[in-house]
Amino acid sequence: MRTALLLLLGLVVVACSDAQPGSGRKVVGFAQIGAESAWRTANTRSIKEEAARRGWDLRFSDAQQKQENQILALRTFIAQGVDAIILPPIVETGFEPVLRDAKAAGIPVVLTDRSVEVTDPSLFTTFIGADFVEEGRRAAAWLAKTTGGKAMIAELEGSVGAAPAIDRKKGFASGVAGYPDMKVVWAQSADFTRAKGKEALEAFLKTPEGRGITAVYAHNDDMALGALQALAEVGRKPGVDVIVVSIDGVRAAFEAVAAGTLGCTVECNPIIGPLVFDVLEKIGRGETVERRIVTPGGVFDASNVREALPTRAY
Ligand code: GYE
Repeated sequence: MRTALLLLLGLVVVACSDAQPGSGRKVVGFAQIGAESAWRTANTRSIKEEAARRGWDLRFSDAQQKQENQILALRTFIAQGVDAIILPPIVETGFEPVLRDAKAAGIPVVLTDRSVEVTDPSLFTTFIGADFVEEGRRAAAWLAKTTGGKAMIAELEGSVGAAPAIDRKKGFASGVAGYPDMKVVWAQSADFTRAKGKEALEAFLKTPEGRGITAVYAHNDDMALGALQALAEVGRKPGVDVIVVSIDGVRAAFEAVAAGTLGCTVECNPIIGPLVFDVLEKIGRGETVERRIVTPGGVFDASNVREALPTRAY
């Protein structure tokens, strides 16, 4: 019991403890996934900054990429009686029971960035995030155009069970389906991190099949940046021998595109704080909000990255 309590306290970092639920200042619990990527760090910053700007009391929890931690944080927020919850669900399944408890407690849940699979759609108010299937399709379209429809592809997948991993894979597969000479010859999860991206691809590149690849598709930039390192280490030239395409559009990826090593990054905008708080305030006023809010994004390659780089916010 005591350990459980300490664990709860340790998990939930109370950003501003002066506002208690019911005291006037609105309280929102943000059960973040972790800090696995540059995208995630920018997303955390955006939501924290916007909470401060609007005078909300934000309770922040970092689940360190573990669903059980995220569920524990949600239970804590429910017990505290927060006014609302922001949840980017790490995986699609397994959240139904805790979402039921939030609903029973009258706490609205706004899904950000990733969605969940639930049998009862009333368990969350809205889902704000990108169209991951479309992102995968765009990555495939760019690769098809750049390689003339001919590529032996290694795919670095995101975290197992995560919406962006499932949907970016699906979108890419449908995008290459019309090209008989584009083949995904290997795919492995590297959990959206740079270190695992490098490690997984490096091991594959040393196999006979790995020596034959001509392209890498990574579900996020961090894994792609790891892939660039792996390629360099085995003496293959990214941008020349092997074309690399990924998703997110973080600054380091833009720099790699400008340097000619990364071919393309499909943008997925993590700066959603203003949008999220517009929605939270609408909910607070009792207004109806759209069930699905899609965040737009562009495609960046050598043709347009240089002009976008100086003002890149993340
Ligand atoms: O692409 C990746 C992050 O869910 C869209 O999660 C997000 C993904 C993003 O770790 O970098």
